[in-house]
Amino acid sequence: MHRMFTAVMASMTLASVSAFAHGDKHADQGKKEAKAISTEEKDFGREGDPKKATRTVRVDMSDKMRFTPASLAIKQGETVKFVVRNSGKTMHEMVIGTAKELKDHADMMKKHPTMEHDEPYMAHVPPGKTETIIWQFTKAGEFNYGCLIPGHFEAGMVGRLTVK
Ligand SMILES: [Cu+2]
Repeated sequence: MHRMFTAVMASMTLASVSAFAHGDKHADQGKKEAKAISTEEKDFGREGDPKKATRTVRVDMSDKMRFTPASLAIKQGETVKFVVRNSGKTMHEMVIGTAKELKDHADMMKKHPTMEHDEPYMAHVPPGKTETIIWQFTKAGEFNYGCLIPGHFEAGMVGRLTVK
C-alpha cells in the first residue's frame, strides 16, 4: 500500500518535471507568437498580426500611477505594436478596452485580486521588464488603456486612445 503510493507520487513528479521542461524549452519563442492570432472582434479592435504592424508605440508605466504617453491618436485600421515598459518597482499592466469594460474589469480585480487573465489586448509587466501588445484598431472611437492592478486605475492610471 505504502509502496504503491510512493510509486504514484514518483510518476506524478516526473510528469510535472517533464511538462515544465517542455514549456521552458519553447519559452524563448514567446508565448504570444506561438499562439494562433485570435479572430475575435472586440468593440475596440482585434489581435494584430506582428508582421502587419505599421507602427511601434513605446509606453512607459511608473509608480506615479501614470502612463507615458497619456493619450494616443491612431488611424482606423492601423496595427500597432505597443512596447510596454514598467519603470516602477511594483507590478503594472496595460489593458486596452472601452471605458466601461476597463471600469468593470477594475471592479472585478478589486474583488478577486489574484484572478489570472491573459488576453491579446493586455500586458502584465513586472518591474524593470518590457512586454508587447500587437493590436489592430479596426473600429473608430474613443477607447482607453488602463492599469487594473487594484488601486492603480482609481489613482488615475489610465490613458486615452482616439481612433479615427
Ligand atoms: Cu499600475
